[in-house]
Amino acid sequence: MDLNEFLEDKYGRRFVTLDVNGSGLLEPEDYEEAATRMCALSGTRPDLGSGRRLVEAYRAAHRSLARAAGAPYGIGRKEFTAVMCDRLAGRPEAFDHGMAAVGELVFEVCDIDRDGFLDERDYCRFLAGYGVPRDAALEAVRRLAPTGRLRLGREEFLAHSRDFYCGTDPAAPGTWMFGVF
Ligand SMILES: [Ca+2]
Repeated sequence: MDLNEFLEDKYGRRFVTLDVNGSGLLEPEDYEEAATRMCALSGTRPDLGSGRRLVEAYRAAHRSLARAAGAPYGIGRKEFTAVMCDRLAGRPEAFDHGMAAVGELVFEVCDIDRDGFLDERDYCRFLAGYGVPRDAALEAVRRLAPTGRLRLGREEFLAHSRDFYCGTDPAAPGTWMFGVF
Protein backbone atom coordinates (compact mmCIF):
# COMPACT_ATOMS: atom_id res chain seq x y z
CA MET A 1 0.00 0.00 0.00
CA ASP A 2 1.51 3.37 -0.87
CA LEU A 3 1.37 6.32 1.46
CA ASN A 4 -1.56 8.08 -0.19
CA GLU A 5 -3.60 4.92 -0.20
CA PHE A 6 -2.81 4.35 3.47
CA LEU A 7 -3.80 7.89 4.44
CA GLU A 8 -7.00 7.77 2.43
CA ASP A 9 -7.95 4.50 4.06
CA LYS A 10 -7.13 5.73 7.56
CA TYR A 11 -8.88 9.09 7.28
CA GLY A 12 -11.74 7.38 5.47
CA ARG A 13 -12.29 5.16 8.51
CA ARG A 14 -12.28 8.23 10.72
CA PHE A 15 -14.84 9.83 8.43
CA VAL A 16 -17.16 6.87 8.92
CA THR A 17 -16.92 7.15 12.71
CA LEU A 18 -17.53 10.90 12.63
CA ASP A 19 -20.57 10.61 10.35
CA VAL A 20 -22.65 9.60 13.33
CA ASN A 21 -26.01 9.98 11.56
CA GLY A 22 -24.77 8.11 8.49
CA SER A 23 -25.78 10.84 6.02
CA GLY A 24 -22.51 10.66 4.08
CA LEU A 25 -21.58 14.19 5.20
CA LEU A 26 -20.02 15.51 8.39
CA GLU A 27 -22.51 17.97 9.76
CA PRO A 28 -22.54 20.02 12.97
CA GLU A 29 -25.09 17.59 14.43
CA ASP A 30 -22.71 14.64 13.94
CA TYR A 31 -20.12 16.30 16.16
CA GLU A 32 -22.71 17.42 18.65
CA GLU A 33 -24.18 13.93 18.84
CA ALA A 34 -20.80 12.20 19.27
CA ALA A 35 -19.83 14.50 22.15
CA THR A 36 -23.25 14.33 23.78
CA ARG A 37 -23.29 10.54 23.58
CA MET A 38 -19.82 10.29 25.08
CA CYS A 39 -21.09 12.37 27.98
CA ALA A 40 -24.25 10.28 28.34
CA LEU A 41 -22.32 7.00 28.31
CA SER A 42 -19.91 8.38 30.93
CA GLY A 43 -22.62 9.84 33.15
CA THR A 44 -21.32 13.38 32.57
CA ARG A 45 -23.70 16.28 32.07
CA PRO A 46 -23.18 17.86 28.63
CA ASP A 47 -24.26 21.27 29.93
CA LEU A 48 -21.74 21.58 32.78
CA GLY A 49 -18.00 21.49 33.40
CA SER A 50 -15.90 19.12 31.31
CA GLY A 51 -18.99 17.77 29.48
CA ARG A 52 -19.89 21.23 28.32
CA ARG A 53 -16.31 21.99 27.33
CA LEU A 54 -16.23 18.76 25.30
CA VAL A 55 -19.43 19.61 23.41
CA GLU A 56 -18.14 23.11 22.71
CA ALA A 57 -14.76 21.78 21.58
CA TYR A 58 -16.48 19.41 19.15
CA ARG A 59 -18.63 22.23 17.77
CA ALA A 60 -15.50 24.31 17.26
CA ALA A 61 -13.72 21.37 15.63
CA HIS A 62 -16.52 21.07 13.10
CA ARG A 63 -16.46 24.79 12.36
CA SER A 64 -12.72 24.73 11.81
CA LEU A 65 -12.90 21.68 9.56
CA ALA A 66 -15.82 23.14 7.60
CA ARG A 67 -13.90 26.37 7.05
CA ALA A 68 -10.83 24.48 5.85
CA ALA A 69 -12.94 22.33 3.54
CA GLY A 70 -14.97 25.29 2.27
CA ALA A 71 -18.14 23.37 3.14
CA PRO A 72 -19.98 25.08 6.00
CA TYR A 73 -22.85 22.61 6.35
CA GLY A 74 -21.63 19.22 5.36
CA ILE A 75 -18.16 17.92 4.59
CA GLY A 76 -17.87 14.99 2.19
CA ARG A 77 -15.40 12.15 2.58
CA LYS A 78 -13.10 13.40 -0.18
CA GLU A 79 -12.94 16.91 1.27
CA PHE A 80 -12.37 15.52 4.76
CA THR A 81 -9.50 13.33 3.61
CA ALA A 82 -7.95 16.21 1.66
CA VAL A 83 -8.03 18.52 4.69
CA MET A 84 -6.58 15.83 6.97
CA CYS A 85 -3.76 15.07 4.52
CA ASP A 86 -3.02 18.74 4.13
CA ARG A 87 -3.21 19.78 7.78
CA LEU A 88 -2.06 16.76 9.75
CA ALA A 89 -0.31 14.00 7.82
CA GLY A 90 3.34 13.97 8.88
CA ARG A 91 2.86 17.08 11.03
CA PRO A 92 2.63 16.09 14.70
CA GLU A 93 3.08 19.73 15.74
CA ALA A 94 -0.25 20.54 14.06
CA PHE A 95 -1.94 17.96 16.28
CA ASP A 96 -0.30 19.40 19.41
CA HIS A 97 -1.30 22.88 18.42
CA GLY A 98 -4.89 22.35 17.34
CA MET A 99 -6.23 19.01 18.56
CA ALA A 100 -4.48 17.83 21.70
CA ALA A 101 -6.75 19.99 23.86
CA VAL A 102 -9.82 18.17 22.50
CA GLY A 103 -8.12 14.83 23.25
CA GLU A 104 -7.54 15.98 26.83
CA LEU A 105 -11.24 16.71 27.22
CA VAL A 106 -12.22 13.33 25.77
CA PHE A 107 -9.86 11.72 28.25
CA GLU A 108 -11.31 13.68 31.15
CA VAL A 109 -14.90 12.76 30.30
CA CYS A 110 -14.22 9.08 29.61
CA ASP A 111 -11.97 8.49 32.66
CA ILE A 112 -15.00 8.00 34.86
CA ASP A 113 -13.22 6.97 38.06
CA ARG A 114 -10.66 9.76 37.59
CA ASP A 115 -7.72 7.46 38.22
CA GLY A 116 -5.82 8.95 35.29
CA PHE A 117 -6.18 5.90 33.07
CA LEU A 118 -8.64 4.66 30.47
CA ASP A 119 -9.41 0.98 30.88
CA GLU A 120 -11.23 -1.19 28.37
CA ARG A 121 -14.68 -0.08 29.49
CA ASP A 122 -13.73 3.60 29.37
CA TYR A 123 -12.22 3.14 25.96
CA CYS A 124 -15.21 1.29 24.54
CA ARG A 125 -17.42 4.09 25.85
CA PHE A 126 -15.31 6.59 23.93
CA LEU A 127 -15.74 4.62 20.69
CA ALA A 128 -19.41 3.94 21.37
CA GLY A 129 -19.85 7.72 21.28
CA TYR A 130 -19.13 7.44 17.57
CA GLY A 131 -21.24 4.34 17.16
CA VAL A 132 -18.24 2.07 16.54
CA PRO A 133 -19.50 -1.54 16.81
CA ARG A 134 -18.33 -3.37 19.91
CA ASP A 135 -16.23 -6.01 18.13
CA ALA A 136 -14.42 -3.28 16.16
CA ALA A 137 -13.80 -1.41 19.42
CA LEU A 138 -12.49 -4.53 21.16
CA GLU A 139 -10.08 -5.16 18.31
CA ALA A 140 -8.81 -1.59 18.73
CA VAL A 141 -8.33 -2.32 22.43
CA ARG A 142 -6.32 -5.44 21.57
CA ARG A 143 -4.03 -3.43 19.31
CA LEU A 144 -3.52 -0.76 21.94
CA ALA A 145 -2.79 -3.35 24.65
CA PRO A 146 -1.26 -6.30 22.81
CA THR A 147 0.05 -7.91 25.99
CA GLY A 148 -3.06 -7.71 28.10
CA ARG A 149 -5.16 -5.27 30.05
CA LEU A 150 -5.69 -1.79 28.60
CA ARG A 151 -4.49 0.97 30.91
CA LEU A 152 -3.97 4.13 28.91
CA GLY A 153 -2.55 7.15 30.66
CA ARG A 154 -3.32 10.62 29.38
CA GLU A 155 0.02 11.07 27.58
CA GLU A 156 -0.24 7.65 26.01
CA PHE A 157 -3.77 8.38 24.81
CA LEU A 158 -2.57 11.63 23.26
CA ALA A 159 0.43 9.87 21.69
CA HIS A 160 -1.85 7.31 20.02
CA SER A 161 -4.12 10.12 18.84
CA ARG A 162 -1.13 12.00 17.44
CA ASP A 163 -0.05 8.78 15.68
CA PHE A 164 -3.51 8.33 14.25
CA TYR A 165 -3.83 11.82 12.84
CA CYS A 166 -0.25 12.44 11.80
CA GLY A 167 1.50 9.09 11.55
CA THR A 168 2.45 7.27 8.38
CA ASP A 169 3.03 3.81 9.89
CA PRO A 170 0.24 1.28 9.28
CA ALA A 171 1.65 -0.92 12.05
CA ALA A 172 1.44 1.77 14.77
CA PRO A 173 -1.27 0.85 17.30
CA GLY A 174 -2.63 4.40 17.09
CA THR A 175 -3.49 3.80 13.44
CA TRP A 176 -6.31 1.57 14.74
CA MET A 177 -7.45 3.60 17.72
CA PHE A 178 -10.87 4.43 16.25
CA GLY A 179 -11.69 0.81 15.60
CA VAL A 180 -10.60 -1.93 13.27
CA PHE A 181 -13.09 -2.30 10.47
CA1 LIG B 1 -23.62 13.11 8.96
